[in-house]
Amino acid sequence: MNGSDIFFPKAIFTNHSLSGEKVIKSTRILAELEGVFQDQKAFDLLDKQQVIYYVSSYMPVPENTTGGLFMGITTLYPGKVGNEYFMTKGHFHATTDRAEFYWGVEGEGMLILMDAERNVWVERMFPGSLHYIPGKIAHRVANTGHQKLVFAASWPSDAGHDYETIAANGFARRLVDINGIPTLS
Ligand code: S6P
Ligand code: ZN
Repeated sequence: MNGSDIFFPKAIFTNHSLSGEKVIKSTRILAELEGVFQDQKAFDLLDKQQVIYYVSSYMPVPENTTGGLFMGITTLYPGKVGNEYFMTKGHFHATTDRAEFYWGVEGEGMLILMDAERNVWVERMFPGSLHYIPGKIAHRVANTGHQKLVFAASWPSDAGHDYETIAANGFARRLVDINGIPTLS
């Protein structure tokens, strides 16, 4: 090995965010989550421009490449719409059998999972929690704490996202605050 074989990494993971040439950043404001929460009256009273979560994703290969991997870091703010915690949109993968890892980095939350028969269950998220999401399972995350929830994810580059099924039918159960306790209703 000589000096010309030593490279700087193509992406950097600092301050709970990714940076690099092939990193894509996106932000979701409350207006983009219209219809996601049950309590429409409470939704209407909130500032629609507020950021609910932002994601930075390192995509070293083009989308839909078979055999590649992506990685993303999501920061989800604390808050509620009525008694329902702020959460991500949630999705199935477009290539339905593709799996994914999520892991907790900072804060507290719940990973909400739903299979094709609409059975719903949740896993607690905390710094160091590791979650294997099998293929064919819809996934979304709720922030049940009082601080930012940061989690990372890694998924196959040909997984794609099916947001439409969740936008149309939602999850079969909702994670709500009942007397300060996150409860699946
Ligand atoms: C991608 C992965 C995450 C989410 C992110 C936002 O497969 O699951 O990076 O994109 O947490 O959630 P959503 O449901 O709005 O994509
Ligand atoms: Zn996913």
